[in-house]
Amino acid sequence: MGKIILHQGDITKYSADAIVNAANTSLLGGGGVDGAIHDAAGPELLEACQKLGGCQTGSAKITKAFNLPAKFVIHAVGPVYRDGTADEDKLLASTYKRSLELAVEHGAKSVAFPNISTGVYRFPKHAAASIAIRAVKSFLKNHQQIETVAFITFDDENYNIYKEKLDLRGE
Ligand code: AR6
Repeated sequence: MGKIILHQGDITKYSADAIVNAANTSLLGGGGVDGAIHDAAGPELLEACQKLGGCQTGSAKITKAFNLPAKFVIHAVGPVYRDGTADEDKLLASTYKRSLELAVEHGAKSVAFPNISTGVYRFPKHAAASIAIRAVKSFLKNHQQIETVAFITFDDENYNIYKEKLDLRGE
């Protein structure tokens, strides 16, 4: 089974075959990690995104990565967290799964995820981490093509949550 790595830092500096963007349904950029990825990739990324026609919540689309150290950017749209009764859990799990399916379809063996929906979209961080880890582990069990999945945390809170949930204490 592929392995899971935890890394704290800026995902735009991270070398993986594919990095995942926490995008919105327009796929036309925004703030947070989306803004950082577009800034680092350069204007060609926006041109590529303009051809995609948006994306539904819980799904993802893929482009080249232009000036980034990755080969691909997977633009994933997590749910906006409302009150937990709007299928948020299911949609977040589906965002991770669909991103990994796209990675396999494009031959990417290593994939790096930010903590989708836990910023502007306000998904509670503990719950989001559990859903993300469960979705990734379940995918890796059934897809040998992916060798490494990295969770890239940006803030200390998410880093500590992932460290505990991935049982990396002491590393
Ligand atoms: N590298 C890695 N993680 C980062 C970086 C970075 N450079 N910058 C921020 N994060 P958010 P969302 C973390 O708000 O909640 C955008 O405007 C951040 O600490 O970027 O899915 C989109 O266009 C947080 O843990 O994404 C959408 O409209 C995580 O990335 C909307 O925000 C996600 O925070 C999506 O909201």
